[in-house]
Amino acid sequence: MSLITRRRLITTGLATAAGVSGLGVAAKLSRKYGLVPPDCKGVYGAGETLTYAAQRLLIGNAMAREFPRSMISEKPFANPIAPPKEAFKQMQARGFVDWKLTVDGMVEHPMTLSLADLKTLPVHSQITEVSCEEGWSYIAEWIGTPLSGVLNAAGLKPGANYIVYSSIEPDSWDSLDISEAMHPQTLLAMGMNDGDLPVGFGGPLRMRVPRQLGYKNVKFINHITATDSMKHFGKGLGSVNPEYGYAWFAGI
Ligand SMILES: Nc1nc2c(c(=O)[nH]1)N[C@H]1C(S)=C(S)[C@@H](COP(=O)(O)O)O[C@H]1N2
Ligand SMILES: [Mo]
Repeated sequence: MSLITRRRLITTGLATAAGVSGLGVAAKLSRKYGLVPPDCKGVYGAGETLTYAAQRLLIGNAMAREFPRSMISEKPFANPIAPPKEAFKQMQARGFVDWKLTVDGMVEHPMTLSLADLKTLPVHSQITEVSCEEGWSYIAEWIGTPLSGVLNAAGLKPGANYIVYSSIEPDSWDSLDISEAMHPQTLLAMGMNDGDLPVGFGGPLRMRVPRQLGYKNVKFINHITATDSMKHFGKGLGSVNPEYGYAWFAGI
């Protein structure tokens, strides 16, 4: 089903589920239940708001599809990345022992974690698909620790609505709502297909969000911030992708 058809269907579904007709009412409902995404520039006629609200209400806490080991792609395609800076190469040469993940913002206990610290946390592995908005995809096993565990340890303050994550690459950052951040399949990934996560695929640390498109899966992350509003970040749209016409909420 094409994206447009699916979008129409779920939009109509939302209005129907609400027992009303007319998209304006669905949009009002979205706003009432806090389902207005940061890339929405006004509620009326905002397709992104309706898509986000409809998907959130219909998908709820559903799981991304997991695959059998036999379906792991033989030649996963790594989207090219910017050449690593000297500082990164030096850390790589030292086996990333000095890689740090800072967790701050609206949390009770700001913290800085090494990969060794992260590896003491519960391990989760999943065989899921990465789908790029440009049309290709691959299936791999992802090994890491659920983001929810780190957020629980840091203690989200009341009013924290989004988790912003950024990487050593200046423009590579994105954000998730709390429901996606706390989802059991949302991982801080350190391994892939039984080995360490290769640099080409985002090693040593990558955000793995299997329920959303590839671009939400930022590579080389070193900073996580909890915030009440995306207005404080970049152009206030939740990431750089909406600046180029891609949705902030990239549910698959
Ligand atoms: N730091 C960083 N993360 C990134 C990107 C990037 O260019 N830099 N590209 C994104 C995009 S658009 C996609 S589709 C996926 C691709 O993941 P892959 O390289 O594992 O195939 O990574 C995402 N994460
Ligand atoms: Mo992508």
